[in-house]
Amino acid sequence: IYGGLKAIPGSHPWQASLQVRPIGTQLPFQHVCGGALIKPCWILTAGHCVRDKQKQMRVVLGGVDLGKHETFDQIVEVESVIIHEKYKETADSIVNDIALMKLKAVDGRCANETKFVKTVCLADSPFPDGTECTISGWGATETSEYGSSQLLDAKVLLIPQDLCSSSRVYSTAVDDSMLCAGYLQGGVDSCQGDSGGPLTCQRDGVHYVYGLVSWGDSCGKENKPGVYTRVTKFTDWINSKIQAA
Ligand code: 4AZ
Repeated sequence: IYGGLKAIPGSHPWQASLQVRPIGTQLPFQHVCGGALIKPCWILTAGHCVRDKQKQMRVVLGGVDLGKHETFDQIVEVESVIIHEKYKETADSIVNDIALMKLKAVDGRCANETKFVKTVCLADSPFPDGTECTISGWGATETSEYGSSQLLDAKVLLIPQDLCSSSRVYSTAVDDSMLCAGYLQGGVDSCQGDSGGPLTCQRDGVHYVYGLVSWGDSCGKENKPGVYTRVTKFTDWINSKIQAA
């Protein structure tokens, strides 16, 4: 996160850290992406976060400091991954960049809901342009390309689709499976390592996951806001995959 601040513990209880290591090794797990807990056994993330089948994956929930074991964190194994059938990397964007991870249950439970681990609602209707929403993650910052061991967050504004697909911004690279959020003057943005993590917006005191960090031209750059998977476009897909599993 560029332009972010240290998150208050418990303020993003649905935030997941997706971590990987090469299969068959005892090497340490490394954070690669974010995700959002939408059901006790389901994480929503970006498709590009889970393409690599050669990795053992796990999910850490309830943590804010990835550098140490915390009292409230929960480490959960991944049972299976479902990438969107129309996920596609093009020359200048990533289309339908969404995936579900089913968590492994232990004694009939995956995530335990606590003060620090909670599910987030799926947005089912649009938020107006200009709405102030929140991004969070352990990704790259203006001072560290390796990311932050502390969870950071920042406020971003929803950018009108016609502005985002204008020639000054992303032109035809942005389609209706995506939304843009941030500031055209730059500075505050998501970045590498934040991918798959949630952009949440509030209505009547309820938090909704409205976007997933997907791509952008660099980070924090003028006229290049963050591009997010438009979650409302995938509500039926998400529900059908969860129902079927
Ligand atoms: C990335 O490389 C990436 N500024 C993620 C988010 C953004 C840019 C790049 C948005 O994963």
